[in-house]
Amino acid sequence: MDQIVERRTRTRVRAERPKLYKVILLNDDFTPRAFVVGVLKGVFRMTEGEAYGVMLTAHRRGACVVAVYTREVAETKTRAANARGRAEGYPLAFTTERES
Ligand code: TYC
Repeated sequence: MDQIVERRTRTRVRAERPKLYKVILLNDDFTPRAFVVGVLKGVFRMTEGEAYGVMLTAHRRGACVVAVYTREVAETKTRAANARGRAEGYPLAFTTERES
């Protein structure tokens, strides 16, 4: 008796873990502290306390990681935050960096 053996290959679908990107706030000597706090609250949805802490760390140490996102989100928020500083004539600078 003939036997029909059917073999089905199961394909394991493995989602790639998305690469993550840090948004970093850089200190400068001109942007008012309160303005930096306002940008952190507005663009990065931080509370007053969180924003103040990040601002102060950047002020004291030169830079501070604001948050980690997927690439598109990190780049969009970085652009939005830099635009807010530029609109007021401040040198406020955020950068995006791939997380190691
Ligand atoms: N250093 C600025 C001042 O003394 C305040 C400031 C803090 C600016 C953090 C940028 O990322 C920054 N007015």
